[in-house]
Order: sequence, then structure tokens, then C-alpha cells
Amino acid sequence: MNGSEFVMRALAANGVNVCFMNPGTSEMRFVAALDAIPEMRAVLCLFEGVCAGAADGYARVAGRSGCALFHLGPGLANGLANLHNARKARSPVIALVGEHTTSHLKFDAPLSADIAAFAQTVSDSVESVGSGGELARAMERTIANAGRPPGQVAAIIIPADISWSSVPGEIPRAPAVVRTMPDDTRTAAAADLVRKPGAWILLGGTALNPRALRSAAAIEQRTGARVAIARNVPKVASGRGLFQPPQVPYFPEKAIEFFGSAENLILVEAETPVSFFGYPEMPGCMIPESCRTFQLARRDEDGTAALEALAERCGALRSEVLISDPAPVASRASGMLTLDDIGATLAVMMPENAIVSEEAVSSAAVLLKHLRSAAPFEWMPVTGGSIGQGLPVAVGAAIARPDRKVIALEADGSGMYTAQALWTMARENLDVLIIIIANRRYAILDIEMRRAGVSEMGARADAMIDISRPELQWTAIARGMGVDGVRAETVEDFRKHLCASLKERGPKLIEAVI
Ligand SMILES: Cc1ncc(C[n+]2csc(CCOP(=O)(O)OP(=O)(O)O)c2C)c(N)n1
Repeated sequence: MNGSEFVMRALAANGVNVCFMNPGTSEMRFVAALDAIPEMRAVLCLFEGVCAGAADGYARVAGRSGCALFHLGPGLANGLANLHNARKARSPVIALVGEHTTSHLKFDAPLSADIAAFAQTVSDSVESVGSGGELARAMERTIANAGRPPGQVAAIIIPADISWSSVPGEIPRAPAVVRTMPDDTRTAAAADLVRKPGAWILLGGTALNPRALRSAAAIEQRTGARVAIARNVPKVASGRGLFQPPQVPYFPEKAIEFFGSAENLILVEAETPVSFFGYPEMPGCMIPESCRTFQLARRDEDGTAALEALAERCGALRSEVLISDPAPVASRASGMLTLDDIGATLAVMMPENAIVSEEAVSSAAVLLKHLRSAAPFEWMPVTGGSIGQGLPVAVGAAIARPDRKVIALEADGSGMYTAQALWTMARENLDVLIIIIANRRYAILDIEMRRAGVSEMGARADAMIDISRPELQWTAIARGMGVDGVRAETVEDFRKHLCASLKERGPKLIEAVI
């Protein structure tokens, strides 16, 4: 077996049977190997940022490792921003990177680059395979590293000559490592803390599933401790019937106010909350200086089981949990479309079990407020602050769960970073509804400008935030990549298009102009 076939068979044997690819000359043998390995599904993406984000979305939804294949250093470099987001999400992602043949490395040929240096910026583990004899063990370590809780980007760099030469060794089976449960002493200590005034519980990582949320609700209702969701979490179960604690606000003033009463913060697969950016005269840490933190479950531990154990200790596990669902806000019957109309209409129409890839940026808060009354869904926000994640993550999610509707809530500026994802959605006929929030600006930067004390922007500064000239034609962009696109400027249009698209399967884009 040659090296590339070995790699593909090793991945498939370990349950990694989807690979998002953008290959080049040095990866030709990987492409050729696909014909012999039907159990490996290869998905072509037209930009590496899409491969990386799709592998992340796949991992978050499938609950197992995603995989992406990149062409040498430059190909990997194009994928770095979304690998960065995957790293922050703690998604298990295997990055396969082709390298020049070992004998060619000395020439500093045009595509030569320090691949390991690029990979190290986003990966906790980087394997550079030096010979065919090293491949089996390197693959085993890579697969194991990616999947080891809490999950990581694990890169493996494979020279072309190793991919085409026969390699020794058995197909490895990487041992699955399960999350461990924090010991009793930690649960006991947390049980003391939650009963005290000023106790807060911050949920992150995988502890945002219905079981974890139910336990958190029971603890809150029994003890009075307050529960919050960390920012930049990979996936949250939301909607009617579920406990929907508030999320830590984005801007530091609000976040500091939010935690104002906190005396003890119990962290469940979460870290001490810090603001996204540093601002003059503003602390970076969002909890009061006097507030103590206590790690009930680390990012690599089982936060769900820890919450259950804590609920049990508080005598709350079997108690009834009261969930008061917010009443849906009726959307207006007609008029020019606003964010509230989009949110209210979506909240009523969104099908149960939808997966929402959300990159709505300045529109997120309003949309998510409405979606609190929607049928249960899973929400996946941007994790690492690097925009261009939403559409690729939707690709991966739709491949992981073809039985569920995926809805991408996408800001128009962010959507342009990785618009090529639309082509993969069309080619694979993925069941994704893309709603582009077309506000024609980098609107969040308007807010940041005001925060920077600039009350009146000059024309030159405004030109860096205004994206209306020329106006992006999202319906044409979509059609050009094989996705049916429609535009909605009124409430009536939006409702009509949403209703029609939710009845259909396959990719569809609505440009919602606000
Ligand atoms: C990779 C990357 N480049 C640039 C930025 C800086 N940035 C943050 S938000 C933003 C513009 C967002 O505009 P849009 O997606 O249209 O959303 P809106 O603010 O209008 O809601 C930019 C450029 C970033 N976060 N990540």
C-alpha cells in the first residue's frame, strides 16, 4: 500500500471518513487513492478557508474528528483563520498537509515554505513525517491527538514521495479517550459555593447540551446560584422547552455589569471570562477583582456529568425544573424588512432540530433574542472571532447531519470572506438555507468607531466601513455558484421566501436587505 492510501485507510478505520479537500500536485496520490477507498468521502472546496471551517463544523455536529487536506504551506496558510476558529472551539480536526518530495526540499522551490511553522500557530500537535517507516505511528498519534478531549487541531505533514511509496506497518487504531469526571472533592466544594450569595456558574465547551442545561437549571432553581453561557462556545442547545441562561455580554462595560454581584464563579468547561479586546481604562477580566473562580470541570473533563453530580449533591437532580418559555413576538404583517422582522418570522417558522451556523455579527443579539422562542435547535457561533467561518461551518454541519435543516445566519461582510462555500453546498446538494443579513456595512465597526470616541466619521474613514459601493449582488453571487438566490426587502417577501425555502431540500439563499 502506498503512503496516501495508507493515510486514507487509517483515517476511515478510525471513523474519520469525510475529508474536505483542496489538493495540488504534491497531493495527487491522495486524490488517486480515493477511487480505491469508497468509505472515504472527499468533498472539494474551492478555497482552503472553506475546507478548514467545514472540517470544524463537521466535527462540532458529528461529534468526531473532521479532516481537511491542504496543498503545501500556502494552501495551509489560506486555511489558518478557520483552523484558528476550530482551535478555539476545541474541535477535533486533522489537518493533512502535502509537502514537496524529501529530495526536493533543499532547493527552496517556489512553493517551499516552513509548513510546520504555519501549522504550529493553530495546532497543539504537528507531525512532520520524515520517512515511510514513520508514517503509521505518526498517523496514530495525529488521530489520537485530534480526538483526545477537549479536542484539538492536529496537523500531519506528508512529503509527496512518502505518499507514493509503499509504506510498512499495520493500519493503526488510535485508542479513544473518554472525558473524565471531576473527583468528588471538587463536586463537594462546588456544592458549598453554589449555596453562598453571589455564586455564578459559567458553562462552556460541551456542557451546553440539553442534559447539562437541565442540571444547571435545577441547580439554579434549588440554590439561587446564577447560570451563564460563556462567549465563543462551540454549540448550544437552544429554543423552547430548554433552559436558556443568558450569555456573557460582548462589550466589556455590559459584561462587567453582568458579573457585578459575583463573589464565586464556578467554571464548567469554561475559562475566566475576558473581554474580546482591550480598551483604554477598561479591565480585561470581566469579573470583579474580589470574585474567586473555581474550576468544577476543565475543558477536557466531562462538564455534563459534573453538573449532574453537583445537582445530585444539591438535592436538585430529580426535582422538577420549571422552564418559562418566552412568548414569540408577532412579526409585522408588512413593511420594509427589519432585523426584528427577520428574527420574529424565523422564530415561528424554523423547523425543529435545525442547526444554526451563526455569523450575524452586529445582528446576532436581536436575531438570537427572537430565536429563544423557536422550536428546539442547535446554535453554533463564531468561536475565535475570525470572520469567514459561518458558511464553511454550515457546509460541514450539513454533511454531518443530512437529515437536519442547516440555517446559516450570515452577515454580508463576513459572508464575502468564504463565499466559495456556496459552490460546495450546490455541488453536494446540501440542505442549507443561507440568510444573508445585508446591511451593506461593516456595522460592528461603526459601534467600535463610536467607542473609540469618533462621533463624526470623515468620508475617508467611512469608506473603510461602507461596503455598499458597489452593492454586493448576493442573488447573483449565489446563482453564479449554483445556488438559487432570492432577495427580500419587505416583510411579505421575506416570509414568502422563507416559507418556500423551508419546504424545499437543498441549498437556497435569501438576501435579507435591512
Ligand atoms: C479574519 C478577520 N478579519 C477582519 C476582522 C475584523 N472585523 C470584525 S467584524 C468585521 C466586519 C463585519 O461586517 P459584517 O460581517 O457585514 O457584519 P456587521 O458588522 O455588518 O453586522 C471585520 C472586518 C475579523 N474579525 N476577522
